[in-house]
Amino acid sequence: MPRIIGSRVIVTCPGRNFVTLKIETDEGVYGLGDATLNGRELAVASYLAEHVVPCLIGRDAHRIEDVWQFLYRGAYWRRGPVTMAAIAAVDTALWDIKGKLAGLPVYQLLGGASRDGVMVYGHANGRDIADTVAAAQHYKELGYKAIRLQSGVPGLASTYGVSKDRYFYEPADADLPTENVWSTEKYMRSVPPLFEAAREALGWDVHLLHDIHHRLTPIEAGRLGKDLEVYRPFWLEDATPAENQANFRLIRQHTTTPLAVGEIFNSIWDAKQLIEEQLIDYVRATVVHAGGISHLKKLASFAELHNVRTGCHGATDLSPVCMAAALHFDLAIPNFGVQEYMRHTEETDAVFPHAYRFEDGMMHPGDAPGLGVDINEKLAAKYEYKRAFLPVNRLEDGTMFNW
Ligand code: KDG
Ligand code: MG
Repeated sequence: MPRIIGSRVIVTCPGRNFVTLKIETDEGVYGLGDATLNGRELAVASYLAEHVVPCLIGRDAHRIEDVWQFLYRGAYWRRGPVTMAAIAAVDTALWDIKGKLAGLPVYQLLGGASRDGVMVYGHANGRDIADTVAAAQHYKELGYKAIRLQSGVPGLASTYGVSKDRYFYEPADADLPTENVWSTEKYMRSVPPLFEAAREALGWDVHLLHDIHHRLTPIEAGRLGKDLEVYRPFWLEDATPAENQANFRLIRQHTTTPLAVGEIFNSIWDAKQLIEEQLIDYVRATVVHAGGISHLKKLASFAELHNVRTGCHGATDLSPVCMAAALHFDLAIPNFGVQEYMRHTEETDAVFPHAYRFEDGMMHPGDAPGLGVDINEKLAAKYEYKRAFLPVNRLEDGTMFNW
C-alpha cells in the first residue's frame, strides 16, 4: 500500500496566484492537486496546511473515496468553496498518484476515452462589436469550433469579460477591489447586435457562447434569451444568480436558448433542482471548486440522467493542474458538452509543465501516467504571493450589485 508520508501547500504567483497541494508517498510517487480560489487563495492554503495535511500522514493513498468521505463528513462543516477546494486538491492529487502507480493516464481509470478529443471554447472580447468580432475571427482561424463573445457596452466604462490584453483576460487585478459601474438596460441593448454581427462575419458553423455573469433577473434573462434565439447561441451562461435554483424556471418558460450555470458551485446540492427539473442544459462546476474528480463525477452522472451536459469552468484562475484534471474527466464521461479554455501565460506554463495539448479546436490530456502535469518548485518559489481582488460592481445610482 502506498502510504502518504508528506504533504505540502505551494503558493506561487507567476502572473497570478495559484495554490497547489503536493502529496508524497513512501513509494517515491507524488501527486498534485489545484486548490486555487480566486481572491481568497490564502484561506484555502491555511485550511489545507492547518486542518487537512496533518490528517493525511500515514493514510493509504489508494483509498481516494475513503479519504474524501473522511474530509467531507469528518469536518462536520460541510460544503462551501474553501472546504470543497481543499478536499478537491487532496482528491485530485490522489487520482494523480493512482494513475502514476498504475502507469495509466487518469482518463483510463475513469472508464477510458468516450471521444477522440475535447471541444474547447476560446474567449473573444473587445472594446466594441467590431473589435470583438475581429477577435472571434482570429479564434476561428486558430481552429476553435466554439467561441465566447464578450464586448464592451456603449456608455459603460468597463465590463466583465473585456480585457486590457485581449488574449489574456485576468479579472483579479488589484490590491483592493476595483469598482465597476453597471447598467442592465445598456447591456441588454448591446448583445443582440453583437450576435448579429458575429453570425454575419463568422457564419453558422461555429458555436457562439456568452457569459452574463449573474447580472440579470430571471425575467430579463428570459427576454435576452428570446432575443438571441435567431442567432442560435450554444449557451447563455450564468444568466442570473443560482442560490435560488427555482429562478431558472422563469427563464425556461420564456426561451429555448440553452442555459449554462455553475462555475461557482461547489457541490452536487447546488445543482440538484436545476438538474432534476431540467432547468439548465450545461453545468459549469469544475474539479477544483466542486470537491475534485470524485465529486464532479457524481454530479455529472446525476446530470446524465436528466439530459444535462457538462461545460467545466476553465478560466485562468484554474491552474494547469485543474485544467489537466478537467481534461481527463471531459474525455471520459459520456455527457461532456464543452470545456472552457483560457490559455495561461508562458510564466504559468513554465511553472506547471504539462502533457495536455490543443489542436484544431480540440484538447487532449495526453497519455502520461497520472494527470500529466508537474510543478517546477524552484521556479514557483521565485514568484511570491501577491494579493489580488476580483472587481465589484455598482449600478449607476451607486447601488451595490453583482460583479
Ligand atoms: O474567478 C472568477 C473568474 O474565473 C470568472 O469571472 C471567469 O466567469 C468566468 C468564466 O466564465 O470564465
Ligand atoms: Mg463565467
